[in-house]
Amino acid sequence: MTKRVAIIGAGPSGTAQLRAFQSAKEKGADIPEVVCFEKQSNWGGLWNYTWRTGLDEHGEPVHGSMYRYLWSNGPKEGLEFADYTFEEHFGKQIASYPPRAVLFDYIQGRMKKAGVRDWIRFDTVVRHVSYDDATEKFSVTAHDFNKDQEYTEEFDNVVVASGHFSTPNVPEFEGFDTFNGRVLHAHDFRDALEYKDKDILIIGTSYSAEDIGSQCWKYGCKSVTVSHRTAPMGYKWPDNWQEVPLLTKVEKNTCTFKDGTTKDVDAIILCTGYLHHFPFMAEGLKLRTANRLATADLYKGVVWVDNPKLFYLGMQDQWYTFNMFDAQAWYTRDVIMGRIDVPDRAARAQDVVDRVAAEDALEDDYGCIRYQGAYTGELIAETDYPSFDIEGANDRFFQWKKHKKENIMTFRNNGYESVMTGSMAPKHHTPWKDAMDDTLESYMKND
Ligand code: FAD
Ligand code: NA7
Repeated sequence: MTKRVAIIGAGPSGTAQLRAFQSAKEKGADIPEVVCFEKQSNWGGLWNYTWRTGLDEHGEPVHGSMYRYLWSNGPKEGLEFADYTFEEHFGKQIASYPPRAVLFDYIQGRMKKAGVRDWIRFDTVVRHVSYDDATEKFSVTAHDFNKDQEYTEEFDNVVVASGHFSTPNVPEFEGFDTFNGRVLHAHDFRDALEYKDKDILIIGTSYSAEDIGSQCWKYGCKSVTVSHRTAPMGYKWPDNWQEVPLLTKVEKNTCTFKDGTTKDVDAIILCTGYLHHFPFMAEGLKLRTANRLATADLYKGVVWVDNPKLFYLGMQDQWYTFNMFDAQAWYTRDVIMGRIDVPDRAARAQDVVDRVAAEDALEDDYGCIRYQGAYTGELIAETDYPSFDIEGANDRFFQWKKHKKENIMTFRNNGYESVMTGSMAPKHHTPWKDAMDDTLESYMKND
């Protein structure tokens, strides 16, 4: 096959795409030439922890949004690769909410086994992607930091797997410029110990707010105040934790909220989400979407409606992650290799309309989980990715939600059965709130 395929990013989505092609090759298929561009010096995407914030060593925006002591915010039984189980990687079943380093090791293990590291050009950022209607090829302009060289190459297909939890959405509130402390976005949060003995204000009520607040509580902050725009999270929080309406203004250290109440704080952490940001894509190829389950302009959630040679992976808001990225990567591979036919533009556009309407009709989080599970299953059914019990995986997410509702500070002490192997996860040796050491070595002490 003489086709050339460019993959942008070697995080969980980009590496899923590499593995998809490698698995076809392993089965004897003639695969295209695959080139993966990764701006960092290692793979793993967000799971490749960096202490850096702001600009990186090359003057590029730091990609990483993960922080120290991060443990999986959902059960690993919902994200397990169907072609590479936790038991295969670790040689035993492990507890259900692994810290970042453990999940990084797991992602990396599958890629090492696939032997595709040399398909990746590390320290190479993609600066521009355009499409030429006459030649029907994409031009990809990249910058190799090590050689300090910019170059352009042509490709038949482009797969954008650059993630969408890196460019912060940063609203401003009145009086921020008078605040006598640090105002930061979750993207720049790194170590909860920075807030030990401090009063912190968090804006936002989603995963980052819940988890960064919990981290700060665990590592000894004095109090957590969470300000909401729409509704409070409503969990049973510890005593030094309160939920308040939206911040209206800040004067020095005093924050005033919509109900007129005030609180003096030492730091303000904006957990206000992220922007889908693709400055390197030419107009006409650039995805513009809200963070939702049915993304705009992507047929089957992956194929660019206006040009089915272009694909975006992992652009949905995420309940399912790694195995959904796999489903998308296998599907994308099969479209590129001509194993799956894509319908005409009108049908592609209608598919997006239908998916958006179906998402809009969902009533609650349980519906969202079922929806994304069904979507993952739909793509898998069209490929040779190993099928797995989606209902079972949905059920693990339902149990997780139930455990969070019971006690937000103990949900990570629970274990679930793998839908891939049927084995039960052991309980972690130490309750999450007392487990200060998040290293792989510490986590693996479980029998
Ligand atoms: P990313 O992981 O963001 O990887 C994208 C890659 O593209 C990066 O390596 C980046 O360097 C590269 N890249 C970007 N732009 C360019 C460019 N122009 N040129 C070259 N390379 C480029 N998911 C879970 O399942 N469980 C969790 O517990 C969990 N916790 C999370 C916690 C935080 C704080 C955040 C932000 C996300 C979390 N997620 C979690 C969701 C996360 O989105 C996925 O797990 C996963 O990392 C997404 O993979 P990705 O490959 O799509 O994107
Ligand atoms: P999310 O899930 O996109 O949530 C963003 C939150 O920020 C949400 O609660 C929003 O409130 C809130 N928000 C956004 N803009 C504002 C303004 N202007 N004022 C007040 N509140 C605002 O982002 P997360 O970072 O929590 O999670 C992203 C990923 O990281 C996730 O997949 C995890 O795995 C980790 P709203 O409800 O819209 O009123």
